[in-house]
Amino acid sequence: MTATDANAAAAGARHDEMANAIRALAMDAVEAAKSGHPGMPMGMADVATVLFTRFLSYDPTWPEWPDRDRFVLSAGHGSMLLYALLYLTGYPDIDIDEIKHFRQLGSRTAGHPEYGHAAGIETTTGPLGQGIANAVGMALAERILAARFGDGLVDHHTYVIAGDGDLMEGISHEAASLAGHLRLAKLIVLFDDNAISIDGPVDLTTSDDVPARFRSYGWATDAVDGHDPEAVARAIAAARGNDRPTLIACRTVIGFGAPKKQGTAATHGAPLGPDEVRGARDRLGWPYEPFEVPGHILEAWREAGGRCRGEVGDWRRRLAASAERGEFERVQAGRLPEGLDRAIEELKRGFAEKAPTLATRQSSGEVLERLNEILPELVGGSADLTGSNNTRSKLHRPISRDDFSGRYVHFGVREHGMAAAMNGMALHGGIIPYSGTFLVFTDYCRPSIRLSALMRRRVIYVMTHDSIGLGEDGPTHQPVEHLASLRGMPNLLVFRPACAVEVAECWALALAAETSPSVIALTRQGVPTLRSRHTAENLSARGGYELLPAEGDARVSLLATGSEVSVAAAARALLQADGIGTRVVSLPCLELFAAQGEAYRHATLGGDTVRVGVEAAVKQGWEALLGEAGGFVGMTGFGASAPAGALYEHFGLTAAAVASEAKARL
Ligand SMILES: Cc1ncc(C[n+]2csc(CCOP(=O)(O)OP(=O)(O)O)c2C)c(N)n1
Ligand SMILES: [Mg+2]
Repeated sequence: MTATDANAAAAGARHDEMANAIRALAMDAVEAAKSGHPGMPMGMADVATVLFTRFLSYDPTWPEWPDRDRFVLSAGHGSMLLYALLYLTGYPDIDIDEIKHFRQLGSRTAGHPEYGHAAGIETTTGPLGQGIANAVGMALAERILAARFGDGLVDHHTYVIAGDGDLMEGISHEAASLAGHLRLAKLIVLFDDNAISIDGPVDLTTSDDVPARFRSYGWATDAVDGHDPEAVARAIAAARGNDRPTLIACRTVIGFGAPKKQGTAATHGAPLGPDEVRGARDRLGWPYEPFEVPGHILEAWREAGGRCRGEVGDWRRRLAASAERGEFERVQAGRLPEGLDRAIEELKRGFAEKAPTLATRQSSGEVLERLNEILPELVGGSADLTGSNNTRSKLHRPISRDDFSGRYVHFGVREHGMAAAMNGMALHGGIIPYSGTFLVFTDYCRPSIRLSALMRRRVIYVMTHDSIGLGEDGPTHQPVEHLASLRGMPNLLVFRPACAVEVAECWALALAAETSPSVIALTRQGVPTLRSRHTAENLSARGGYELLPAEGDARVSLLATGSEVSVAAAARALLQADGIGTRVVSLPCLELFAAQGEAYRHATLGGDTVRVGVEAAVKQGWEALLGEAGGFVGMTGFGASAPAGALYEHFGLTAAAVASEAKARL
C-alpha cells in the first residue's frame, strides 16, 4: 500500500502538509527537468497556500470567470509554484503529467508561465517587473469596469507575488507609482522578501527600504514572517480593508526545507540534487515518492479549489438578471460593436471629400473622436503627450482615484509602465486599450510590446512623431531604426498610414486584429490626402496596394510608407514629365502585405519595373521588397535638429532624389 492509499481516507490536511505538497512538486519537477527554479516556490509555498485556500476567489472549473480574483506570479522563474497550485486546486489543464513534463517541448508547463498555455495562467511572466506592472493594469481595468457595470458584476482583487528582482526593475517604480496615485486599493502585492537573488544576497546590490519606497508612492505596507500562515492571513485580511494598494513584505527563506542549500542563491535556479532533495523530504516530513501527493492532502487542496462555487453561482445569477448582460458579454468576448464598419466608411468618405492636408496624428485624433463614441470598451491614454499624440477625444474624461468612470488615463511620463499596464488591461478583458507616446520611445516600451505580441493581445500603441519629419527636436527624438526593429518582432502589426484615409483604415485593422498588438506610426507634420476617390474597400487590409498607376507603360515602381508616399507621388510627377511611366505603391503595413499571395505581392511591387523604396528610416527590411536591382531613399544616420522641410532636403528625401535614383536604375 502506498502512502497515498494509506492517507486517502483521512479527512483534512494541515497547512504545512499542503504547503509541502507545493515544495515537493517544485523540487521533483525541477529534478526531472534537470533545470528550473526550486527556491522561490519552496520559499513562498506558505504564503501561496494561505492565499489560495483562504482568500483568492477562483473556480478551476471556470477559469475564465470574469469576476475572479487575478493572481499574477510576477516572479515568473518560480513557475512551478503556479503550476503546483493549478494542479493541486484542480485546474483541468494542469494534471500530474504536465507537472512531470515541466519545461518539455509541447507541455503546458513551460519554463516560465506562458499566457494561453493553460487556463489559470493570467499573464506571461519571466521578464522581471512585467508581471507587477500587468497587475496594475488589471487592477485599473477592474475599477473602470466596476464603474461601468457596477460592483455586482465587477468586484475583485488582484494579487501579485513579486520578488526582489521584480522590485529592483525600474518598471516596478513606474507601475507602483501609478497604482499608488490612482489608489488601486484592491491590488495586493506579496513581496517575496528573501533577500536573495542570483548573484547572492541582495545587499550586494541594493540598500533600498522597499516598504518605505512603496509608502512614498501612497501604498500601505506591512511586513510578516512568510512562514507563519496566521500572520500572512492577518496581513492579507488587513490589506483587503485598506483604502490604497498594499505591499506585504513576506520574509521567507529561499529553498525552505533544503537542509544545506536553503537561504542561499544555490536554490534559486538549479536542481537541488538527489542528496539535498532526500534531505528536504526528511526535514519537511514528506516521505512520499516523487510527484506523489497523498490523497488527504490532494483532497484538501481540491476542496480549497471548490471553495468559491457558491460565490460563482451568485455571480451568474446577477449576470443573468442584469440589464447590462448583453453588453457585458460582448466586451468580455472582445467582439466589436455593430456600426463600426459604417463609421469607418463614413470617416473615409469624409476625408476623401474634404481631402485635408493634415498630420496623420491629427487625422488619427479625428478618427478617435468617432471610435470613442461607438466603442465604450476603448480606453485611451498617453504618457504625458496627450496634446501631441492626439489620443484624447472630446468626450473623454480623465480617470482619477475618485472617479473611474472616465475612459482616459494620464499615464504620466511612464512609457514602460503604461505599455505593461495596457497588457494587463487587455488580459483582464472588457477593455481595448490604446495609448500614445513618441515613436522613438517605443524603445522605452519595447519589453512590454514584445509581451503584447507573445501573448497575442489586442493592444494599440499610438506612436506619433514618426520620423525626421518631427523637425527641431532633433536626433534624440527622431526615430530611424524603430520601424525596422518593430517590424522584426513576430506578431506585431506596424502600421504607417500615408494620409487621413489610410489612418481610418489602419485603425479599423488594428481594432479587428484580435490576436495581435499594433503600432500605429503617425506623423507630426502635415501630409496631403492621397486617396481623394472614396473606396468602400479597406485597401490597407492587404498591407500594400497600387495607389497611383503609371501613365503609359510602367517602367518604375515607387514603394513608400507614411509621409513618404506623398514624396513618391511628387517623384512620379517628375518622372512622368520625362515620359517615364511610374506607379506609386503605398505600403501601410508590411506584415499584412507579407501575408498576401505571391502573385499579388509580385504584381503590386511592380514585377520587372525598376523599384525604388522611400521611407525616412533605415533600409533594413526593405531588401526583400526591392530586390537586388532596387534602390532605396531613406536614412543612414541619426537625423538632426532643424525644421522638417530643411531636414528632408538635407537628408535627400526629396522627389528629385527619388526620381534620379529611379533614372539611375533604368
Ligand atoms: C528583466 C530580467 N532580467 C533578468 C532576468 C534573469 N533573472 C531571473 S530570476 C533573477 C533574479 C531574481 O531574484 P529574485 O526576484 O530575488 O528571485 P529569487 O532568487 O528570490 O527567487 C534574474 C536576474 C529576468 N528573468 N528578467
Ligand atoms: Mg529574492
